[in-house]
Amino acid sequence: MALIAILPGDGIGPEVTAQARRVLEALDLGVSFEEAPVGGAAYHAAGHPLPSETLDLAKRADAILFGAVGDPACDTLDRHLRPEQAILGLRKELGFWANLRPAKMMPGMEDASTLRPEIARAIDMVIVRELVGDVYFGEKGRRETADGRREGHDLMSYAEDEVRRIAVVGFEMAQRRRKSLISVDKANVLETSQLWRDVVNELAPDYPEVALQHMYVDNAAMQMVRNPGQFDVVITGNLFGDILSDQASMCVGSIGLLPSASLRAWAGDNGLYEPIHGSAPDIAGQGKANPCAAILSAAMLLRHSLDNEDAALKIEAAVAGALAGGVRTPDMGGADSTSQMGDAILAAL
Ligand code: GGG
Repeated sequence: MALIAILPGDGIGPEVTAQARRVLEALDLGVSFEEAPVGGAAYHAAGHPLPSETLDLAKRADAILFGAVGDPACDTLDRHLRPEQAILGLRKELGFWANLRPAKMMPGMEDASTLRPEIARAIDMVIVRELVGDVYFGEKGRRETADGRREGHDLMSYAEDEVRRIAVVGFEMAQRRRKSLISVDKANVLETSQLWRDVVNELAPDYPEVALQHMYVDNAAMQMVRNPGQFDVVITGNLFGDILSDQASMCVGSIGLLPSASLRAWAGDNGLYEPIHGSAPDIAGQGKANPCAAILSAAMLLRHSLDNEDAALKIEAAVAGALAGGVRTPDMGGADSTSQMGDAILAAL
């Protein structure tokens, strides 16, 4: 029996993962669930954001459903004890280097988008974010100079094999979709981006059907709100991917709609599935959180780790059905609660 580890985390994480679990349970898939604390919740309970029991569960599991981490009560802690270290640690420890973040306009959702309907309607992209390199994992430090100035640094670094493997994911995915790949970097300024561009260019001849374009990240941010329909598959580094996918989420209606999969293999292996949003402490515990991204993450879990495309499609259709029926949590301009959204998705299943 497949084991799904549920790591709800902080803030709205427990509320949205609870709805995702309801949906998985309703499908009667013959899977088992085990929960463990992570992030600030784990720090308060066990003194560490990623306790060894939680890491062990994540390693034993066939797939991980993750909520969100982030807790203002931990803001003054040493960086190593901050809740966010838990998700970075899980990605690194389990080797989840490829992060897929699909952003697609769902029917009838134009009212929630920040863009004009005719522009929003064309959105159907996947952002492929590199997940275990870049400034997130480069050498970091703080120091004080002789004249008393405080300095901080985070080293941005990529090795060619890290770039190559994420670029291959992008090319392969583009080949199966609309055959367009946009590689986002800042090669006019950054050495890492120049290496990134070289490596991506070296792979291009292996994918003659894929139209490759390079785009500076500042231009990509602008193009994503000007003409998001031009994006099919996007590959980019850890930092740029984190930022651009939040932007893409508002173009399709809400950050509460975007799921993600963090993988080390395309299929049939453990992966970590989480909404792209954070813990939103300002609305935690109020029943206002949008559970769609967590529920759509559960669909990705079934697709990539449990090899159950049928069940994944069922969940995605049920979410689209609930939204097309007008159910809206406050982030999308409505007044429905987290559990009402869960109920509507269950009813549509
Ligand atoms: N569910 C996403 C989440 O918890 N985000 C909090 C965060 O700080 N994540 C860092 C990252 O995604 O790189």
